[in-house]
Amino acid sequence: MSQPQQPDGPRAGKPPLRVGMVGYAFMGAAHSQGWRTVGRVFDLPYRPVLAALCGRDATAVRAAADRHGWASVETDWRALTERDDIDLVDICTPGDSHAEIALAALAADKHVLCEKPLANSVEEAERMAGAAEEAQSRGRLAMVGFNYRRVPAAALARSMVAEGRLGTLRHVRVTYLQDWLVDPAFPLTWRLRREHAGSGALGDLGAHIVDLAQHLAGERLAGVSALTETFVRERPLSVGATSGLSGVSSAGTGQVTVDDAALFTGRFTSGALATFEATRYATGRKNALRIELNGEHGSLAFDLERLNELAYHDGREPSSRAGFRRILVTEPDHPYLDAWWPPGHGLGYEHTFVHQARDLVHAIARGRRPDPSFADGLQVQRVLAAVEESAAKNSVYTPIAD
Ligand code: SOE
Repeated sequence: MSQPQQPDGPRAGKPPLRVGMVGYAFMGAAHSQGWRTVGRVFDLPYRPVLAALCGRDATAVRAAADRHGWASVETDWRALTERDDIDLVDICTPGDSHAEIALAALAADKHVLCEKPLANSVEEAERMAGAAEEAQSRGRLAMVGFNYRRVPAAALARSMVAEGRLGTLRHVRVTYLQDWLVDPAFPLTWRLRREHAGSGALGDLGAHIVDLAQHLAGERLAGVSALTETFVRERPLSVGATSGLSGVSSAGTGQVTVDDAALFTGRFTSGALATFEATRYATGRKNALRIELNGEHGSLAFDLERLNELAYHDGREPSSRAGFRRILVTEPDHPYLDAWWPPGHGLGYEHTFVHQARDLVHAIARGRRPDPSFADGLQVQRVLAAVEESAAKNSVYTPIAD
């Protein structure tokens, strides 16, 4: 199968960066868009090439490769990591295979991009971060995919906090609300089983908001107090998706072994207080990630469902003139926007994956640790573990290990 012929534009004459990707479902499609588009929009030091797509089902992976523009296919991820015509392995599989694939790819001298959460346990994440540290000394780099950092409005919020616009931070308030599990007849998928997903809403959505909150605040959480709940504990089996599962009943149902919702409070190292809510049961909410930061001089608020906007309140203005104002984050001097459309024309969810690919390619060219690194992914994993520990002990305040 050959890659579709398209004019090279800004990619002409650049050395290739040959990407091999494992997994081709939702995240695979999103990452494919990122790799396909990035070299045609941004002026990069390398020319990303969609070299190989890997998945276990030969027919399905070939169809996905045709659809998304990958030049070849593999059905065994080990074969992919061993190919000498692959420079970077992109991992878009469920969490239970992240560690094994990432460790093999780094050992085979590849750069790695790995979807969040980095792993299914702190122990796995520690091994991955250790291997990434060692690989960096050989010039091989590893990034974890917290894509929401790459929404231009979120990146702008980070700069404004770092510039001191909010002054000393007092509160960070974050929610990530979805509703795809509300129906008890929704089948048991891999996301609802601990051995595949590690945890439920906590790892899937909580990982995003922990990373985003710490990234925007520019500091880390010191400890958490948590509650988690599994509202529907038994669900119908979905054909194929649950083969080999324990806890399967003769009635054709199986146990949900992860949390449906996780609520926690946290204390930042500076003393700022944070609240977090991650749930798949917020009826009517589809992908509602909201974050608000309040500091002594002002506040910032971001809502993923209005992702081209950032709300800013400058508390130093006279109270008769003050109030939240909307910054339309589409100007060419806003983060990432210089390469896109004229002001006001807006970006969407998929652009975060283009920006993620851009930032990783630049990190590789500079030989610098990507942001967020596997070490950052490990730290988020420690927060998730502290949340689970606290919830198991009826919300006892649980410090986060260094
Ligand atoms: C599903 O809940 C999901 O696709 C997450 O896995 C993603 O990371 C998030 O961006 C959107 O929701």
